[in-house]
Amino acid sequence: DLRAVINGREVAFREGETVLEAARREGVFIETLCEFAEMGHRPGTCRMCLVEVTPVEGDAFVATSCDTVLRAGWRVETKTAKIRRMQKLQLELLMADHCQDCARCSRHGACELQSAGMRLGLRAPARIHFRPKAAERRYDDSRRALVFDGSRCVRCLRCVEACRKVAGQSALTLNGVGTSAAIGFGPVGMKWAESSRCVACGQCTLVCPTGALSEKDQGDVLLDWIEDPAVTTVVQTAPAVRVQLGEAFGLPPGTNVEGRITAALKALGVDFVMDTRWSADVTIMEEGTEVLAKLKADREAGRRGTYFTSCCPGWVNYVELSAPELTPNLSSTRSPQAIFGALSKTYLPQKKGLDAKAIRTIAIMPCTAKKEEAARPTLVREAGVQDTDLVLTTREFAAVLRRAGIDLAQMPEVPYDSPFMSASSGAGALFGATGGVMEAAVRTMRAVTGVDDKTWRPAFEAVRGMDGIKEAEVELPGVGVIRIAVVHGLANVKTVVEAVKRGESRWDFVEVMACPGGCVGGGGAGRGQRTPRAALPSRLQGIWKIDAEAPIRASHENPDVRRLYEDFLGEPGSHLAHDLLHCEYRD
Ligand code: HC0
Ligand code: SF4
Repeated sequence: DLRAVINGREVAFREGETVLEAARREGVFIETLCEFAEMGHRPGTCRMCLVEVTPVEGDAFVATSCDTVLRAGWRVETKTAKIRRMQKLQLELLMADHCQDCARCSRHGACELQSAGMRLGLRAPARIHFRPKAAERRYDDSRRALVFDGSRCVRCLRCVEACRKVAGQSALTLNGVGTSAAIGFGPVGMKWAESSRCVACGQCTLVCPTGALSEKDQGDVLLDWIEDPAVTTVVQTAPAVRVQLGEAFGLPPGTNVEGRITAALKALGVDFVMDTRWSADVTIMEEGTEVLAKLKADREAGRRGTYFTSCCPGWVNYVELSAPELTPNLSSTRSPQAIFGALSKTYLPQKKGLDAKAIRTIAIMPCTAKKEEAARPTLVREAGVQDTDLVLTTREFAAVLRRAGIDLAQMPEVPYDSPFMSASSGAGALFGATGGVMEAAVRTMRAVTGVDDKTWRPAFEAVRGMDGIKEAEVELPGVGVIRIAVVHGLANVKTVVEAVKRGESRWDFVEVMACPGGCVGGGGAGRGQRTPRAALPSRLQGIWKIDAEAPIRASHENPDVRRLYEDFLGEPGSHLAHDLLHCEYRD
């Protein structure tokens, strides 16, 4: 039985536990900045987590608690005058070499550095004897979705760790040493947009403690269009946003704020508010038909092809950059965001007698990579005009609401506008959760091959949950038993990709979502909390609840989707459907 004393109180601890871990378990707060428990990241470089230790034998010493293993009999003090002075000095030195312009920072008010400064009582600037380098650190806005502001970087290396462990990409690197150390995107001087590894998933922005890594803030564009009487604004809201956005307004993770989002958008003055779940149902009609035809053809020819979902732009970027030989295996069906964009510029104006040129389509997404997807050349109908004109992340949208003085928590619940692009199924909601695109596709693929799954719960519970790779078998009459897999967190995809490249794949159909948990864990989610993963189970439960309570559970039963085919597209896979709802990838 191991025992030590922290701030005068005896505590039991486990072999190998750090001082910080034991202290946190006992409810003792220790200031930290670089450490990030969920990733096991404890470089001990920011020196905020200092404590004084008196060992059983030998002299007392000061240690960084995040990377010091606790020993039996130690007496640990976390709040002595000496410790507080050392922490304050350390923070003053960090601040002295940090951009001082907080008001213009994307993290103003939700910055971990700022919060530490407030807790430690920083007042006067430090008297420093070195030349600050903050202003010389690079500013890189070469990517469409993301910005790096080196003057705000504290070199905690959390982003480097997230890129390596969560995205599996190692696109972010630490270049240089000492006070010249800086985050880079490969070899020194390489621009972010030139990176051959970054997939724009934005997981780095979720862990950055300051405003060094952010999405490009485009909230004002939405407000400008709303104000312009010549513009018709059409907003789509993604499945995952409704279980994330409440967190920014004090509601528990997983609270479904779908109706309140619609009310807020209407209060802002948006003309049409519709649901990406609707176009997710359209995606299933196209992708289900496409994949079923490919599987049938393969079985008849006695070969195995492995087909991949393509609605996650992080994953599509990965294939194009790192596994181009798999490009033909990606479903050609566009993502729900892109399908909505195309139909909002064709079907909607035709049905409502609107001027297509006056329409601006805005997507509210949990995702930074969706900003880059919207600008793909294959999703731009005429030169310079994107099908989806603007993508705002969940946190940009939260900022827009604050700018307008709207408290989402206080909004009433309002239904979506229903110009035939809003009805949606539980399957469409599932898209926001890992395994959901697969579950939605299988529901419809089984139904069209003649299985009546009354409960919509075929025997593949296994594709729900948080394992990095999940597998199951599904019976499809006329095709046979198919093997499906679901991967989330790009770091987990390599096993599958390598097996397919070697011709040793055992899977027929694979869903890949770049972010942990799928879009509910997207890189555009709210931040400012130290535990982005902790919110995932509640957000997933929120999505599954929406499905369980939905009157329509499968995409092919959506009346607004049936109407789309009857009135406009004809059949899934028709010539027009191909033109508007499918695309090609770079190889
Ligand atoms: Fe997703 Fe989507 S489910 S990618 O995560 O497929 O961003 O939520 O909107 O497009 O529907 C994100 C979320 C979407 C799309 C949908 C898909
Ligand atoms: Fe974007 Fe979702 Fe893919 Fe993450 S999993 S990159 S949020 S589409």
